[in-house]
Amino acid sequence: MEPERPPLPPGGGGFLVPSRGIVRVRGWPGPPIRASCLVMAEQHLSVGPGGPSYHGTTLEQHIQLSQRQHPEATGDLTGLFAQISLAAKIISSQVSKAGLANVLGLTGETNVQGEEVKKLDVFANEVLVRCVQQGGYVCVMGSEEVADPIAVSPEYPRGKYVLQFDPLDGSGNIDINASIGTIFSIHRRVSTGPGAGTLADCLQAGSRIVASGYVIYGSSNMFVYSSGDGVHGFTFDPAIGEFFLSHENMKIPERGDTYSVNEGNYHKWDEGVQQWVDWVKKPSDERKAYRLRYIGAMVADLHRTLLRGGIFAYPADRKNTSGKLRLLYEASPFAFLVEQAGGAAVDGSSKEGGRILDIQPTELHQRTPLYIGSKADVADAVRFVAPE
Ligand code: AFP
Repeated sequence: MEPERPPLPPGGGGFLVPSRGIVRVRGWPGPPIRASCLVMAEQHLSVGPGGPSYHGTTLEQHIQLSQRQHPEATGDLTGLFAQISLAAKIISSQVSKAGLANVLGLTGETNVQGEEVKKLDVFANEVLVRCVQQGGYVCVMGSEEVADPIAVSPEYPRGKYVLQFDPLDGSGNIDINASIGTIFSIHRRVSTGPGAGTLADCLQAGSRIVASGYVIYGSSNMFVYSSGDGVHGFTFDPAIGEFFLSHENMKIPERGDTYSVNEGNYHKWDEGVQQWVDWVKKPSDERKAYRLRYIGAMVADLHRTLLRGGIFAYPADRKNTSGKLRLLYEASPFAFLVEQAGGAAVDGSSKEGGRILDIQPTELHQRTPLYIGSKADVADAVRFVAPE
C-alpha cells in the first residue's frame, strides 16, 4: 500500500533542485521525480514559492484573452475556435497514422473542382462540418470539397458566423507523407432572420474577414491564426493534447531570398510571368539569385514564407486562365494572415497590384491568380506581371 503523503506546506511547494537525474521539489510530499519526466512538464508547469503554476498559453486561452479586449464580445468566436481546434486535433490524429488506418488513396469520385477525391479529404470535411455545426456558432459553411453552401442541420442553433474552409489542402501530398493542412476563414453573417445562412453570407470580400488561420500537419503540428490583432502560432503537444503559444506576433520579413512557384508551368505562362521568374533566379551585381522552394501544398509553402519571407505565387496560365487557387478557401484566408504579418497579397491584375482582400467574390469556387509574401518581393513581381 502506498504510504499516505503529507499535505503540501502552506503557500504551496518550493523550488527544483536537480541532482544526478533526480529532481527534488522542496515541499513536495511525494517521492523524488526523474529529471527526464520533468523536462516536458516544466514547459507547462513549474513549481515556485506560490506552488505549481502553468506556463504557456493555450490557443483557447489566447483567444479568450483577446476577446476580453472587446467588451462587446459574446464569447462566440472563442467557442467557434474551440470547435475548429477540436476538428484539427481529430484530423491530425488521423493524418499521423494515415498509412495504418486504411485512409490513404482515392474514393473514386471527383470533387467540384474536377479533382480526384482522397479518402482523407472526405474525412477531414466531415469532421469539420460535424464539430463546427454542433457548436451552434455558425449559420452556414463553405467547403472546397462541397459544391454548394453547407446549411447547418436544423437540430442545431444557428450562430452569427460564417465559416469557410479547405479541409485538407495539399492532399496530393497525403500518400507521400509530406506536410498538408487545413485553411479557414470566418466572416460575420450578413443575411437577416433566424434561418440558415445563405450564399450571400459566403460571398463576402476578404476585407470583411473577422479571423482566419491554418493548421499545418507537418513534422510538428501548428495552428496559426489572426483575428485582426497580429498573427499567432501554436504548436501541438501530443502528450497533453493542446496547442500552446510558440510563435507570438509573427512578422514576415520585408524581403526574403526564396521564390515558390510551380515552374513546370513556365511554358503556359504569359511573357511577363516568365520574365519575372527569369529575373528572380538570375544573380546580378545588385542582387543574389533567389532560391526555389516548392512543396505543392500551399499551407506548407506559405508557412515557410511567413516565417522566412520571400514570395509564393500561383499565376494564371493558358490552362488555368484565372489561376488555380480558390479565392475563398485558399487565397483570401492567407492574404488576411500575410497582411496581418506585414506582407502583401495581390492577383497582379494592375500596377497597383490588385489586392486579394478587395476582390468581391461572385462564385463560391472562384479562382484567382496569387502573388503573396514579403512586401518588396510582391512589388517586384507586380512590376513584371501586371499589364501595361
Ligand atoms: P490539392 O489540395 O488538390 O493537392 O491542391 C493543392 C493546391 O491547391 C495548393 O495547396 C498548392 O499550392 C497547389 O494546389 C499546387 O498545385 P500544382 O500541383 O499545380 O503545383
